[in-house]
Amino acid sequence: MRIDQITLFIVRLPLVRPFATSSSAKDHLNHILVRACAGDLVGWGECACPSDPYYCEETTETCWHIVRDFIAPAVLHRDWDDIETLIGYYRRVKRNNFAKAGLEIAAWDLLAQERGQPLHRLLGGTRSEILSGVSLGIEPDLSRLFALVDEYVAEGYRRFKLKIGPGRDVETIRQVRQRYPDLPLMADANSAYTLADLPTLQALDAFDLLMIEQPLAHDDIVDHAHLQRQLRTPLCLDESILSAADARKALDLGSCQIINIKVSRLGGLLEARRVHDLCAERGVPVWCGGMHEYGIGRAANVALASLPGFAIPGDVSGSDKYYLQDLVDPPIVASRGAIPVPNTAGLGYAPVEERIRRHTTRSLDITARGAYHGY
Ligand code: OSB
Ligand code: MG
Repeated sequence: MRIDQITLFIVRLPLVRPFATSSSAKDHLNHILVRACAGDLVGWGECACPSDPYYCEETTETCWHIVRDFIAPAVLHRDWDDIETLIGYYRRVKRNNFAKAGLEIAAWDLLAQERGQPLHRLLGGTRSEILSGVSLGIEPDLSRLFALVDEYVAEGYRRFKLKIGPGRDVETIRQVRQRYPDLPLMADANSAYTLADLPTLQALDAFDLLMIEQPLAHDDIVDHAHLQRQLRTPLCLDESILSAADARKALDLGSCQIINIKVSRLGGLLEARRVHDLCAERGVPVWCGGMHEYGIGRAANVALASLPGFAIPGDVSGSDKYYLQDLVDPPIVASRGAIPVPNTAGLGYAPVEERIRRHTTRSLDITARGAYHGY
């Protein structure tokens, strides 16, 4: 296979309701869609990167720069028949995982189409439906939060993740736990605390949380190991795990007991599967995280979450939780807390180019292999 043209689209979609974490607040998103053409085949990927560097250091603009100037020129017009070979062409690019994931997902889509197989089969998925939970932002008041929990309980979602941050933690969780004694509940701090907040984090032990996600710094695994020894609640790492090597080190250190596997944060499906395999070997629970993906990135998440190790409901919900109209057909919907894994070749959900173009604020065709900048 040879990719002969790559087109990038910055696609702006409004969220159906604003979403706030301890690090950022949004009412619309700007994800980059990557369309890779190889002969008659067209593969799609998504850089599901926030536009600000508050979750990780990447932004929409850094993804644009890295894909345009380094990743696309490195892969155009070069032969590959497996993902290892393809990503080998841009191996020199350090980190920039959201940028890499955009191209890599498009390559998996091409490969799956060429073989006439659904993506989940290429990956080794075994589930016919994935277990679906929701991630709820920090709301202006508790009644808003309760209304959302009620709505998603009624829809049948199987696990509830609440964003927390300093001043919006113990009391919020206490009230939610009091109102919903049996809810499968967890908290995500998006790296808002330090070890000095130990008393606050220990207070969360009282609420029977499934786990606490990324309480400490985005780049830490040492302090998390100290913290885990002083908490009963399992810690789950998100921001700190950028590769399977990171996962191995964190598990060796005892920095967490559970890992949130995100395609974007890990630079693509191949590395995400490596983390899955490592955790399966060690009996470590994992679940599939998300970055508010549009239908293309969400389709990749659905395929990944069909792997056998994804036994805990993750953050991959129906796209109607975020978007009025998704960019793919059929739309990705959950019913009774499960999303069926599609069996058509490729991503299994077809990108609707007319809709994509309607929401595009910038696009670029790249056809030249070219030299890397700076050489
Ligand atoms: O920490 O998991 C996170 C969204 C943006 C940035 C960080 C995170 C999230 C989510 C959303 O929790 C999960 C989803 O895609 O629904
Ligand atoms: Mg998180």
